[in-house]
Amino acid sequence: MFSNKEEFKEQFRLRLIGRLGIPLAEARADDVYKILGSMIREYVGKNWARTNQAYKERGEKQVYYFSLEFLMGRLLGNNLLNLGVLNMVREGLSELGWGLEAIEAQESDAGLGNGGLGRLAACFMDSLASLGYAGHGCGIRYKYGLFEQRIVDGNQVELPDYWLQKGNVWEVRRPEKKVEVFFWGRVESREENGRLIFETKDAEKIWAVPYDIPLIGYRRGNVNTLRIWSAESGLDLAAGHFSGGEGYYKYLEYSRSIESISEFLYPDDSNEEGKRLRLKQQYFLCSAGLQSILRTYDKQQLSYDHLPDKIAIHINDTHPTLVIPELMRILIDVKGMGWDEAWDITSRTVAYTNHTILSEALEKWPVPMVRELLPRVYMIIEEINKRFCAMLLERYPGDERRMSEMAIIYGDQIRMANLAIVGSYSVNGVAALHTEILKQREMRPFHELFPDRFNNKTNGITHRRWLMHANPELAELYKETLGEAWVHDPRGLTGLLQYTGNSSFQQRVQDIKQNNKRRLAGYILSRQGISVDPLSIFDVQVKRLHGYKRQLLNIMHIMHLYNELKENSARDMTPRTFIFGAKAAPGYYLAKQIIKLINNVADTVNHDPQARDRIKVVFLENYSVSLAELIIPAADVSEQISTAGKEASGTGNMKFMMNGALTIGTMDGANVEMHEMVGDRDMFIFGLRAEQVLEYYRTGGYSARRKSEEDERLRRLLGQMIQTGPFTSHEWEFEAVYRSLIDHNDEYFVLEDFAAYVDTQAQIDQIYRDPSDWTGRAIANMAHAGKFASDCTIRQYADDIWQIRPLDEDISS
Ligand code: 26R
Repeated sequence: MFSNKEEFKEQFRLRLIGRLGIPLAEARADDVYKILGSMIREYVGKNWARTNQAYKERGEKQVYYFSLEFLMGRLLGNNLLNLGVLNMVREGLSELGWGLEAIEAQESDAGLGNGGLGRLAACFMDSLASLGYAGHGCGIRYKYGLFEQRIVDGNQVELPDYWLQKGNVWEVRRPEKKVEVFFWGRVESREENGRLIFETKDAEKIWAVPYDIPLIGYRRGNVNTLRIWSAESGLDLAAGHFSGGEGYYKYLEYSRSIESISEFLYPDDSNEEGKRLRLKQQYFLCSAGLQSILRTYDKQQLSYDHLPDKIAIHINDTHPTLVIPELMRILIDVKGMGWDEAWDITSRTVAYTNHTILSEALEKWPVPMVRELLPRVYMIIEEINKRFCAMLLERYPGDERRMSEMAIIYGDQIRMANLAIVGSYSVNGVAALHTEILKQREMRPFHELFPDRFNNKTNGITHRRWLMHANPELAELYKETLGEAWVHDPRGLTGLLQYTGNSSFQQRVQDIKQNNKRRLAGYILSRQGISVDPLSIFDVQVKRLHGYKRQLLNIMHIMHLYNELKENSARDMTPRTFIFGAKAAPGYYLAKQIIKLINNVADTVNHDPQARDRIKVVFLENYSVSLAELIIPAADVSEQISTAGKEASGTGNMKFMMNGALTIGTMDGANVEMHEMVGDRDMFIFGLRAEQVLEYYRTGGYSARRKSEEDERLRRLLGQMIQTGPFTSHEWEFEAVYRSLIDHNDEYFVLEDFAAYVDTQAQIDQIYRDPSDWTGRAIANMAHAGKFASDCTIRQYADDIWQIRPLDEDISS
């Protein structure tokens, strides 16, 4: 590796010539990115090997985090940061005539995730490596990540995200480590020495080929692995499987059908599509991941009794729950174990995190589908269910209701959450409130049966990406003020509490925020042609588009403000720029209508001379990790306004807090814990509480129609959705939105919470006018954000769930 700027420049120049055969003067940004990226990738190779060696020598317990999603974003900047060479490289490149930011922008986002769950996995990977834990990711190498969003005439249009088009400098293909995965076929059994032996015949065999991506720890030399699997055809043309003139085309068709397993990430926050393919993906990951873990384990020649001491398998929601029956299958059918022994090992190895209580996201698979696609695995699930139900019968004789609630197979469906709870030793929710709701409601009978299995692990975010990399000026200010201890223990940010009222510190914070706002304003102007005032309040809601997240409440408030301005053009109002970013699941019609509504409102407001100096509305296209890194440091107000009880945790809320935005939010998810830290003054809490929401659902005592009739403002807004007027181009344009509110009784209590939301927004309008007051509150938020660093979360997972300890020395020295 290079140890100073001059060495870096020299090595960079040599590689450029050596690899591309071009002198510096002819290089394009894209070339510079590739050379720099591959250079860094190769440099970490040595420490990568050393890390694996060290884990092996010490017989370290390994954690494998199984997830269908890893929303990694770009890696170059964070890798440079973690290696401790960011500034050196920036200066070196600048002397060669290149700006690092422009080079970073060449990298495609690794968008292998939908939202919160996938980004959490990515933050966890960074914390595991940075704290020196032996923790690795196990995922799928989708050829296409989450769709690319375009807005055409105000509507969302989805395009494929071919993120690999220009190659991926970080990954290493490992064909020698491929494994076989089987689908279909039929199970035959025979007796051998008094034991039943099961064998699957006529199955379809496919190859799972791993690609490894290094996960570089922050300034400590160790490198973990994200292993993502690609599906490849197990038959080859030469072997004569496809003969005759048509053979070649049949072969192509066949391989394409195999490769489809790792082709797309399902943009699946709500809709059901390509169900079977999704099931195939899940099993593909579980089987390939397990085989590769056990192959490594076998090399240590340890007895399988020790598996739970050497390995923990964590499943990120229920999507990889098939690791449970798959591990059983391998232990029984391949390793020759008896059921009880295999079950004991399996259920002491697997731990499960739940990320949502929305019933539409609770996975259930039709029995016939699983039985056909995975016949042996299905038999095992059936047996798990049989034994579990027998246990229930003994424990709760005659309690049929409980049985029907808890059974894993019910009717002709397999309930994956039930299987995950029964087959694991730890079940956790992702924020205190969420875990309570799981224990008291959704998973109540399971909590009664296995009280010790349940625990809370409030989510966290990596301060390296979300503060140090996304907001370097602010991080620099913290270092000047507090020293560097907070970098290694972000809870040290509480040291900022001393400075909430310090006017020169406030001034620095304000200047940094202004710079970030100007940068974002520049992007908005260049990308979307809208000019926004960096002195206005930047009020931001960025997250997946979903009914419960209530982007609708936000836009209705904006429509209301516009109505007021039209009635009284002298209305006193602090200028505000409302910024949205959100992708809707392609099949989620209502969510797409809300995008269209936001864009219609934006179009009207931004062009109205009576309004546009006070309100601007921007819908930023194609929200992504890299865009988040630009937006979040520029936010003044963070919108976290989900219906209470619905957002399991939220993690965007924490990112905004860490970057000094004030939150307007409901008592939901981790907002509750943020509020516990900062108190009433420094957070704007409004709306129904979770118990009230649940009470309404229970009693049916809520009438949206009545609510709308009581409030003049709401009546008007509802009318404006379906009549021609400022926000519509034709009658009934937003019929679906209107009906969701009135005919379907406003499932998410938008109308109920409207008045409180408007009042709270008015408070924000007032308080922002006093910059010192506002900034003092912002600093208090930054100071308390350390609690939400994923390093803290990961330490808790390590201590309470995985029972692992960090490597204590620097591997590279
Ligand atoms: C199975 C399919 C329908 C599906 C449903 C839901 C696939 C993916 C999801 C995404 C869910 C599980 C998700 O992203 N949940 C989010 O997890 C975050 C990390 O814990 C939380 O912060 C966030 O509140 C929660 O919505």
